Amino acid sequence: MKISIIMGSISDREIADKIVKKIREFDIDYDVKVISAHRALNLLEDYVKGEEKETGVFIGIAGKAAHLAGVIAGMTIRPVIGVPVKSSTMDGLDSLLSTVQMPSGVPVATVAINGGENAAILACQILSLSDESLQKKLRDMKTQMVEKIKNTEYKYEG
Ligand code: RP5
Repeated sequence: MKISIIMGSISDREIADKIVKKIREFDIDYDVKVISAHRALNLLEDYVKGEEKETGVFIGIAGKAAHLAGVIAGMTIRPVIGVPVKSSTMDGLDSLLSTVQMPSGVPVATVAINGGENAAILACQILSLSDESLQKKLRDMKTQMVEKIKNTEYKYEG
C-alpha cells in the first residue's frame, strides 16, 4: 500500500517536500499530484478513484478555502489526513478551519498548520497496522526522540 499525496497548488510544494522527506525515511511507496478540488474537481475524482485500491492513506494539502482533504474524504473509504497551509492573509486559520470542520460521517484527520511532518508520520502509523517492519521503524524513531531529549542540556547564558 502506498501513500497518495495531493496538493491544491504547486505553491504548496514546500509542505509536500516535508511530507515526502519523512515518508522516504520510512521507505514507503508514495505518489504526489497537484490537483485543486476547486479548479479541477473531475480530475481529482478520477485520480482518487483510480488510486484508491493501491492507496492506504490519502494526504490532502491545501491553503485558503482548503476543501481539498474534505472532498477527497467524500470520494473514498480510505483514511484521509488534511494539512492546512499557512495563507498569506489569515495565517492559516482559514485553511485550518476549512480542513478540520468536517460534517459527521466524513472524517479528515487534520494536523497542525503546515504540519507536513506529522502528516507523514501519522500516515506511516496507519500503514504500520499491517506492516511489522514499519512498526519497528516507528518505535526506533520514538527511541531516538527520547535520546535526543535526554541529551538536551540547558545552560544559562545571561
Ligand atoms: C489552495 O489555494 C492551494 O492549496 C493553495 O494553498 C492556495 C493558493 O493557490 P494558488 O493561487 O497559489 O495556486 O487551493
